[in-house]
Amino acid sequence: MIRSPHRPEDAPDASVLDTHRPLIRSLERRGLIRGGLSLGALVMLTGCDVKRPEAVEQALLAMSRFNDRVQALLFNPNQLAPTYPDSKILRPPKFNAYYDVTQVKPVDGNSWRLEVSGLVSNRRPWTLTDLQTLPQRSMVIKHICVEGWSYIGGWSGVPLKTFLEHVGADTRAKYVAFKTADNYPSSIDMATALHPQTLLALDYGGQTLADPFGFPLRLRMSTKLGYKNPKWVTAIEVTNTYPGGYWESRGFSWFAGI
Ligand SMILES: Nc1nc2c(c(=O)[nH]1)N[C@H]1C(S)=C(S)[C@@H](COP(=O)(O)O)O[C@H]1N2
Ligand SMILES: [Mo]
Repeated sequence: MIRSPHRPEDAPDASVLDTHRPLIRSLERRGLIRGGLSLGALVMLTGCDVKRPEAVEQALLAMSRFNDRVQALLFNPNQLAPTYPDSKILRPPKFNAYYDVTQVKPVDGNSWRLEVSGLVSNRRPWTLTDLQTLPQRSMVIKHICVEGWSYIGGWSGVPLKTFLEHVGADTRAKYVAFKTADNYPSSIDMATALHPQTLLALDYGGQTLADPFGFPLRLRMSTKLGYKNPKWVTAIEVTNTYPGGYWESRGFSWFAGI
């Protein structure tokens, strides 16, 4: 048996690694650090005193965001993700959220408004009818959740690009950020926002979105993992300040796409 050179009482407190496990995993998955990171390597990587978990967290987050920015720059805005025939659409779709489907609080489509803020020339809130009168587009694409499942779904709605044009968004801004009725903030880079397969979806499989799937409005993109697609959207902001997101602030990749 190979014995550790350290007696247990000499070993640095491994719980430091545990504290940062989600971020470390995310960096590992993205090939930024190798699996089986040791405490020594963590100190080297972050240059931090590991007794200050906030400092380590900050350094790891900085690494993660730097890589997100690089990935966003490499994103090809003209490349389309694969699409599928209508016959492949799963009905009903698979549900996921950070809580159980029985906990979903339906949104009232009549009183619902879509707030618009930030670097736009028109901040007028939008009603559901307003959105329905804009040009629509449909796509049948694969939804992939990091939990390890996927399905083919068919969404229609207003291309986010069309919407951004209508509100006079400054498309030189870096980010488009979303708020939702269930407090699940999310954000994407502008290139992804302008991608032709990025929709403000109103329908699934030719019918109005059902409550569990984001009625009246959810973001649906072909180029991002499931968690980047907020349901029950209530507000859109165009901004240059990094907005983060629900899972992103818990160590998951912000770019999370192709
Ligand atoms: N508002 C909101 N949007 C959300 C979530 C959530 O918890 N709240 N979960 C995300 C995750 S992890 C996934 S996989 C998809 C699931 O979308 P679906 O239920 O339409 O399949 O929604 C995403 N959008
Ligand atoms: Mo997900």
